[in-house]
Amino acid sequence: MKIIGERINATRKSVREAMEKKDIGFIQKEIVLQVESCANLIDVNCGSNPQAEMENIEWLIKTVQEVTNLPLVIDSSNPEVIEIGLKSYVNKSNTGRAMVNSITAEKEKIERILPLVKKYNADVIALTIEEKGMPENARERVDIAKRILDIATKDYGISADNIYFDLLVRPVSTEPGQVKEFLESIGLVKQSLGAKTVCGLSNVSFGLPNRSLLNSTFLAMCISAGLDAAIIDPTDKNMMAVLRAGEALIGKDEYCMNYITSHREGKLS
Ligand code: THG
Repeated sequence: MKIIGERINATRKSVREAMEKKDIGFIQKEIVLQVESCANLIDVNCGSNPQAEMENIEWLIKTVQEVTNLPLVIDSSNPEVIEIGLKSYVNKSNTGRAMVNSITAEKEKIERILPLVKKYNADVIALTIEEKGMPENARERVDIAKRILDIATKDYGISADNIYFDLLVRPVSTEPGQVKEFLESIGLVKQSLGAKTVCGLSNVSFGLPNRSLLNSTFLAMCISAGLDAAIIDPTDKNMMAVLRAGEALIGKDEYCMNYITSHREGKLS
């Protein structure tokens, strides 16, 4: 499973302040922490204030790319910000494709963002939301994913391999039946569409105590269901320990080498 480090997000007060002050040291320290914690990609989110987002994204990407070659996940609901982000992203020789986070099934998002995904040869996260709202069950999630997949591949020439579906897990505190529907939809999307899946794990524990326990238990369930990528805080030791144990148990860690190495490095306890 690919780990997308979520710490550079302006919803976090310390990050928001660092962006306002253009505090390069703070941002780069957050990056190094995530790289050392084995993140595979880095999510960058400049918040929800359109003006601030536009001003900050280019600076942020430059600041991040000074200290890591990991691919970046450009996290914004604003197509203009995504475009500036893709332009600013430097695809170095050993850097992977950028990832756009995100589109939905909504016409406007698709028409504005998918041409950019194609032009810049990026990957894209597609949220299974449509005009009429959020899906209620596994089947609806898969139906929306199929619609997006068809449009992306047929109308925009984007390879299915470049698309990750975010099947939208909802807080278990308010919607207890939704985790089961979510997990089921992972299997269905993989089997019936052959597509990849991603998820922001911490949504599941919203409003409950000891979120790290719920998030890491949920991570184990997602590994079992075949989730391909997770947006998490990689510095959360519980999460990374469960990731290593889970992948070893499901046969995604040859000779349990990652598990053993993590143990030797003291990362499992
Ligand atoms: N799917 C996709 N993208 C996403 C999400 C998703 N991007 C944003 C988010 N969800 C994932 N990223 C974060 C980043 C930081 C935090 C949570 C999710 C975080 N939250 C603190 C908390 O919940 O306690 C609050 C912030 C603070 O004040 O520190 O740190 O689902 N595709």
